[in-house]
Amino acid sequence: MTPAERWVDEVARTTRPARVVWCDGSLAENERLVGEMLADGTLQKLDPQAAPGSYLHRSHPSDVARTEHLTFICSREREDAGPTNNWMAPAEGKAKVAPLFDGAMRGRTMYVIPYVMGPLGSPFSKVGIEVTDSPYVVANMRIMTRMGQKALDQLAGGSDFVPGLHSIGDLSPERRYILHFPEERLIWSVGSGYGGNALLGKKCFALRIASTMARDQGWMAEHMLILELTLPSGEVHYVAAAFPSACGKTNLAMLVAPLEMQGYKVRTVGDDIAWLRPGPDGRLWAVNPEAGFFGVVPGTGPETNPNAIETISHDTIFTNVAVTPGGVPWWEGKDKHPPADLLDWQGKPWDRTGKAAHPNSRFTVSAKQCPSMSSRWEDPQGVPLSAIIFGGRRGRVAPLVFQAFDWDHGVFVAATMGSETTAAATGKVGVVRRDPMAMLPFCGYNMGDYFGHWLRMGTAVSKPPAIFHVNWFRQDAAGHFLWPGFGQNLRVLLWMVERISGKGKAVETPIGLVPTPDALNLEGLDLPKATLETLLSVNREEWADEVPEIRAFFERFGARLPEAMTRSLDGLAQRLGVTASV
Ligand code: SAT
Ligand code: MN
Repeated sequence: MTPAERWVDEVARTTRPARVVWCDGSLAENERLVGEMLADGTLQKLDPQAAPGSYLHRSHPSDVARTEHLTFICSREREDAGPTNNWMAPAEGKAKVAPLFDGAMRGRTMYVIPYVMGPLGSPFSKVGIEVTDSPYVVANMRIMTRMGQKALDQLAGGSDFVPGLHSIGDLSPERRYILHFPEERLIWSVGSGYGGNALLGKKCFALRIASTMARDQGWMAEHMLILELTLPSGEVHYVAAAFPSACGKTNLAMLVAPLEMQGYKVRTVGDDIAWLRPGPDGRLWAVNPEAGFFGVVPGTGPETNPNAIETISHDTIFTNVAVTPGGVPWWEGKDKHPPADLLDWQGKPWDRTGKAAHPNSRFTVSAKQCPSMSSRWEDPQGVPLSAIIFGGRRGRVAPLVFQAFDWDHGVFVAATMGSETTAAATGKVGVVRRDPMAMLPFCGYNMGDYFGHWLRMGTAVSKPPAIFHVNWFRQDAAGHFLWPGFGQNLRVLLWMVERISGKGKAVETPIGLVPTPDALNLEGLDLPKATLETLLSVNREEWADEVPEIRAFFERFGARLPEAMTRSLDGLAQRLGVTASV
């Protein structure tokens, strides 16, 4: 028996499924599973004209987003999980959750999903094995990862894989736990069939477990899109960008260059996760470990993201969108004309008062269907980064864009970024929280140590990428967005590229380097001068108010906070003219 077979055997002895199926990832297997899911109502076939090869899945109404309060890091020491993670001791976690797996798959099929995160044969890539009783998870993992026989080939009978045990259990939030054992590199998830809770290759492995592997092995696992930007001269830049869930990573990764700027070309490498490694040339290289997109559907339309619209025009799994009785999918932002007789995301006649599609409804689709994929998106060596962008959703305070003074300052900017919460996780929407590197829900260890790892990585590369912060979401007093966003975001990327080449103009402010009003290429864009000034303004009082908040946030890390971070905060306070220490 191989180590994988031994583990699967052990799991089957406790979960007691009616049968065990090792998934090969073939088309025939997928067709068989889809057939079974159509028969039992897990999937519904969509209109073959409007959405060929596509299906609708409705999840349980209490199972529509990640549940951060039920997500735990089970490191031996509480300190190693840190103040931003829920913690349980490994033995306690297992004692609490093992009974929920006991006989959980009785009468069900247990699927074994071997999968690779990262391009096949790449030095970046890693194998995982997810065991699940959800055929919906199998169908999603087939799209999101390199799944099946090819993963077993890469594993070659060895023990170098991350095991992930998943059962939908009874779908009750009372009996739902998502546990990570970073020292064992093991994942246990029970009670949810949804996205980041259940597709264990994604947030559980590629971020939480991978971030601890990366800390130990000298690389980085980050919540970032990766895009390729080609200039009219033919010069190519790769940029990674970290935004919290549901803040527009997919839209930026698939950005269409506005017509008036033809000659510039944006291509997609990834939309959610990036694994980064120092290259022999002293640069930081990135791969997208995923093979598909699990993107937010609402707000995806011909104007906001035409590439995504084309990508999801066929062979897509939709989860929790609205649908006509004839099977035409619809969601807020698809167009301005919701069809009559629409059924909402729960399958009830839509009364036109609430949302028709769930705000966190999702599409699952292969990256191969995306017209904007870069020819290098599966390059086993990855792509070299020129810049890293951090961004949040802030109605006020943060300007459209600024550049960090240097790497260490960039780490400080990223570690202190704030963002308003979204529907991607359960809980209140629109509350500002600190979300360092957009990794708050995804860092598998103490974030104080994580900041230290970031600082160290800056010295592991002789040519680190430049670091920027953006905020597309700044509003005027009446609550209107100031920046037109979407395709226009290219103009901000172009300023960054000019900065990197030493040409772009900037003014030094206490928070970083902000473009001069004439430094952004605004040709053909009707943006009033006063709006631009507001977008680029840095209000000292508002920023001074951030200082004690950041200090309180930092204090939570105690001795685990690197000194360089305190120095950066003192530097900011000093530049703002506020008292450094309270
Ligand atoms: O549910 S997922 O974690 O896969 C999506 C997200 O929150 O980014
Ligand atoms: Mn995400």
